[in-house]
Amino acid sequence: MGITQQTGFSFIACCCFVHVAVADLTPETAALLNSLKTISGKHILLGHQDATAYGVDWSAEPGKSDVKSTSGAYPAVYGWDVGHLEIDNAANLDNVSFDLLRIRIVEAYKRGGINTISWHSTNPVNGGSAWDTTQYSVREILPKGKHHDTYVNYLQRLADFFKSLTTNDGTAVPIIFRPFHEHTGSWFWWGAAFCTPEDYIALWRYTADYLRNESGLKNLLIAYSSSTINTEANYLERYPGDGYVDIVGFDDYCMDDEAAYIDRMSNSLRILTKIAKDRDKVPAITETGYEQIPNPNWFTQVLYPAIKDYPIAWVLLWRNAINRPNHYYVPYPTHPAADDFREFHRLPTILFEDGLAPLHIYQPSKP
Ligand code: BMA
Repeated sequence: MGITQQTGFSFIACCCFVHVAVADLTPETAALLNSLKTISGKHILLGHQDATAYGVDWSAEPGKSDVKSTSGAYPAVYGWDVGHLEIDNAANLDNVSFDLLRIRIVEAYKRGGINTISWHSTNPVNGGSAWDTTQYSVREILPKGKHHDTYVNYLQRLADFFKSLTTNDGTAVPIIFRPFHEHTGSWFWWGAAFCTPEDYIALWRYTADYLRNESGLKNLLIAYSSSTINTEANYLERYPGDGYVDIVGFDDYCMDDEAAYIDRMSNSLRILTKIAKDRDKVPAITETGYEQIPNPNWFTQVLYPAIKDYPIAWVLLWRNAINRPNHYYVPYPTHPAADDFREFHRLPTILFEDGLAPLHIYQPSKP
């Protein structure tokens, strides 16, 4: 299976034909996908990784978020990571307990926000980290591979966690799952140098089929996201097929050379938005940012001009680490870039949660 939503019709318009794709998703999840398609081209949603779990100098404080402390509003999109869920049910690789993660995910949903989850998975072959590239692991965890059972166990743990993401009334929270990201680079065990395109695609399909069919999860959309895009052919070389992907994206960070970042963004976005249009997928910048934001006008003068002409649904800034003082991507209130971030929030194209919530994106016929 894996056929998802090949239609641009609204849920209401197509439910009379009982489109197989929409029937496989909960109404809220189908509505989210439809809403993202409607939003792209009109607005760009602002996302932040681990937004309400911790930030610069604080952790697990109810209601707190660096995005909100600085701008007055929560982000529209929340990025989370379930790395270590596969080996330890207590806390993720950045020390966020899975109980807190669950609470923050449900809270975000109830406020009208969107949750996307990446997976810096342990290497199933040797128990090393996501960055352990010492083995040619992907082939070993596919069906018939020596370590397949370990991988199935990983997926079962993920499925159990995803199933636990429900509101009090039992509604499954829609999740955008983004596994095996930045796979066109070679720094994770699933990276380009460590598996063939065929094996990567087989792993992707096995994973999606397991979660959606075997485990019966109907609240998952799936995001495919590479690192910087060079060419359309390179981006699509490991693409698992339209039935296995809902969102297409890429990750790219600004380093010292802002002009080079703008050039890379424009090339990546041109290719990405063409692919999304051709295949009726939602395009998004799944990770970006400028560590420590050394340019106090970066948001309105570098990021905004780089993205504003492209119909992407969201742009997600990476995390404000608590135990790594130099590792943050959103300005805290006294940071030199705070004013500029507030100005970025006021741009009509950019939506934080205060702009998103009124769109009621989880209601079938909205926005
Ligand atoms: C990386 C860094 C790491 C972190 C990982 C997963 O980009 O932020 O510190 O452990 O993402 O969140």
